[in-house]
Parts: sequence; structure tokens; C-alpha cells
Amino acid sequence: MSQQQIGIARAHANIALIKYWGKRNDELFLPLTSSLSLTLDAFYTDTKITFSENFTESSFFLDGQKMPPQEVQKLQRFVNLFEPLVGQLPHFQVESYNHVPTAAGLASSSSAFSALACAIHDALNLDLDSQTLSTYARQGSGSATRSLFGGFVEWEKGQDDDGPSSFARPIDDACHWDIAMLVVVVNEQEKHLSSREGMAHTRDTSPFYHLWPEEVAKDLAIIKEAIAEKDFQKLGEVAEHNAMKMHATMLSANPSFTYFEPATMNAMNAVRQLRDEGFLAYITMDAGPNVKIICKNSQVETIHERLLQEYSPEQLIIARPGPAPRKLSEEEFHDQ
Ligand code: 2P0
Repeated sequence: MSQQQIGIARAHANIALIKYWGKRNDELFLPLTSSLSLTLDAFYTDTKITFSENFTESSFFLDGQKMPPQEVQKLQRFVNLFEPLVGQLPHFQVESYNHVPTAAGLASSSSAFSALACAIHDALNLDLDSQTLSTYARQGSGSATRSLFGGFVEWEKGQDDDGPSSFARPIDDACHWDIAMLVVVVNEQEKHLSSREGMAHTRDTSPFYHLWPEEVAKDLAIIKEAIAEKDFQKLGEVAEHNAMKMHATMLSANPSFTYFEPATMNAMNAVRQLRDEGFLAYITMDAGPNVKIICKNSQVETIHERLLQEYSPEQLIIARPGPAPRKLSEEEFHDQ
């Protein structure tokens, strides 16, 4: 390896419409079900990695802050995944900037590990296709698998303990879809139970969990039909139902837990009210209390205006379909 190798990439976050909730292999991040998401333009991570023989230790800076050793170790474990391709790697420096509005309280692991995988790929001059690279991103965080593509993306669960068989593939770039996502930030505090712990606890203790894979299989078939037919209502209805079923498995875990807060219920009622008035607006929620409204892009400004009667501008963030990751120049990276 030459003295210094540098790679820089931007990757966008995604929100699942059909959720990933449970692994069959914790070590390899192999999911129990396939899932399907929409990549979003408004939320992304820019990451630069530098490998150098001159570094005496590896380091990680997030939004300009030096991160503690345990965070560096997580990245080291991820970087090590690439060693079978190139041999032993020297120490690294990772610099990342999360472009998720600070109040959003949204997890950024999907864009973070996707951007890091792409930056490493760039630095090491590898020639992997995006599908293969998604199997690496997956081993940083499951949802990162889907951020290797833009628009609607499916993460295939794959077979058995075969890591390469579980990858992402693009379904539709969503460019011709009248769709947006409006995030209602009801609480920006860090979640008390990580999704990683929450999904393992649900899988291990909910007597209803065995129904989850069956429901996901049905919902995936419906949403893929909806995407092919450009049927917004069908897409919204199945996405909302899928999210609610995921949260129902948590209530039935032992001990029970929930990410819902009182303010979550109010936001959900606001969406139902909009629907009663004829808007096509649907709810999805992840491992936190914030509510994401799936709506038509042509109606999102009106819905936004309506919600401003109850929420501050900082609590309402509009996102639209986003692209696949891309390489960044040094100038673009430093122009943060
Ligand atoms: C998803 N979530 O499909 C689901 C729905 C949250 C709820 O993927 O353990 O950070 O790193 O694979 O990807 C969030 O979990 O978990 C997530 P790990 P991840 O988007």
C-alpha cells in the first residue's frame, strides 16, 4: 500500500416501509425477514477515511468531535471485514459529518455504515458492485444494507448462514413517484433501548413473534405490487399496517416495552384526522417515538402548514426520495 490512501463518500439514510425487526444470525447481521425502504434526500452522512502507515493509532471524528476508544473499535471491526480482500490494513482516521437535522432524533446508522463502506471501497480502489458492497454495509448495521441504492430498495434476507446471499437490490428509483415523508419530531432524546437490543428481546420473548415473518412476507408482496402499479394508497396502507404490527410485537415481549410516548399518540391522531379529511397520509415509526408521515409530495406543503398549528417548524422535517451513495471531492467534503 502507498503511504496514504483516502476515500470520501456521501450516503443517504433510509426509512423502512416494510420493517426489519429480528436477526437469525447476530454475528453476521442476517435478518429473519426481507425488508423494503425508501432512501431519503434530506438525511445523509459524509465520511472520509484515510489509511496511513504513519498513523500510530486509529481515530474517529464525528461532526468534528473526537470519539472514545469503544467507538473507534466498532469501526476497526468494520474495517477489518475488508482485510480478506486487500491484506492487512494500517491504522485509519475516519471523519464523518451527519446531515440529519440535530433536532430530528433520527438514527443515522443506515447512512453512517453505508457511507463508511463506500469510503473504504474508494480508498482501497476496490471494484465491488453495489449489491456486494451492501453485504459489507450490512455487517455494520442492518439498515445500512438498504442505503447502497436510491429510491425504493429491498434487502433480501438470503439463505441460512450464507452472508453473501443477504444483500440489497434496487426496486424503483422513485423519481416518478409523487411521494414525500414528513417527520414529526415529538422527542429528540436518545432512545433508552437500542433497536439492536429491542429486536433481540422481542425475538426471544414475544409469543407473537413467530407471526412476524409470515406477516412481513405478505406485506412485501403487497408493497411490491403497489410500487409496480404506482398505487399510493395501497403502499401507504400496507406500510402503516406493517409498522403497527412491528410495534405490537414489542408490547407482547416479556418484559414488555414500547417506543410510543404520549406525544407519539397525539401525532398519530393528527395523521388519522388528516386522513379523515381526505389526505392520503400514513404513519410509519421506527425504534423511537417520532412519527413519520408517508404522504404525497403534491400534498406535503399543505400538510406541513396544517401541522404548524400544533408543532414548531423545528419539529417538522420534509424529506423526499433520495439517491444512491456517491463519491465526494475533498472540496465538497470540506465545504460542510
Ligand atoms: C428498519 N430498524 O427496518 C428497522 C425498523 C428500526 C425499526 O433497522 O442491529 O440499527 O445495527 O442491524 O439497523 C434499526 O436497526 O440495527 C432498524 P442493527 P439497526 O429500519
